[in-house]
Amino acid sequence: MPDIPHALIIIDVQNDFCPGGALAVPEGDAIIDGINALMPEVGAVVLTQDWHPADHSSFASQHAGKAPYDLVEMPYGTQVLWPDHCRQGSDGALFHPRLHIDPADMILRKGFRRQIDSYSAFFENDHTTPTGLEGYLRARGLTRLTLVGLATDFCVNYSAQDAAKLGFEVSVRLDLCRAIDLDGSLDAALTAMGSAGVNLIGR
Ligand code: VGL
Ligand code: ZN
Repeated sequence: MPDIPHALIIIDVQNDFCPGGALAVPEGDAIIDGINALMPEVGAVVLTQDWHPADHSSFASQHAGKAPYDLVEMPYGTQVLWPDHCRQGSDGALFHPRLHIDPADMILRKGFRRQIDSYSAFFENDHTTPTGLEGYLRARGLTRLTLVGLATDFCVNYSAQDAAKLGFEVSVRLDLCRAIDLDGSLDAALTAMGSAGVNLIGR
């Protein structure tokens, strides 16, 4: 890897978000070869891993009378309820077998607290509890970030907006992301990322 202040942040390329998984993103596995090819061009590779306890509060199964994709109000705001996914230690939580994981300098797990979800790689869904990634990147002098992965409209979107607000120079390679797209969530995410100053590449 070249010694440049540029990190590739690869969001949640895990079995459960790929075809056949519990929360499959359409074509979620179509981005993997392109992501692998980008790794040697950056100064650092970071992987994030959605990593939930079996009774996580973002799971519809934990809310009587609720179904996946219903909305509930949590103390930190509105939360989409999901099918059970990325349970700690499950095969679904593993990185997709075609993703190169050896080049990763850092693997960041998120969503491990039962009572709060964490879409962003930087803050949990209360927008204040840090994951520690900001400190890691700053300590290494990594100021330029390229984000790729799953899903464009949830974890990539929240991560990119937070990174831009924190003052990083952020690009999202849309060709190396795929979306869930619930009720216009992709369009809303693209607008919000653009307003936050994220450079959207391959739109
Ligand atoms: C994600 C929904 C629930 C994501 C994670 O990686 O975008 N989406 N957990
Ligand atoms: Zn999740």
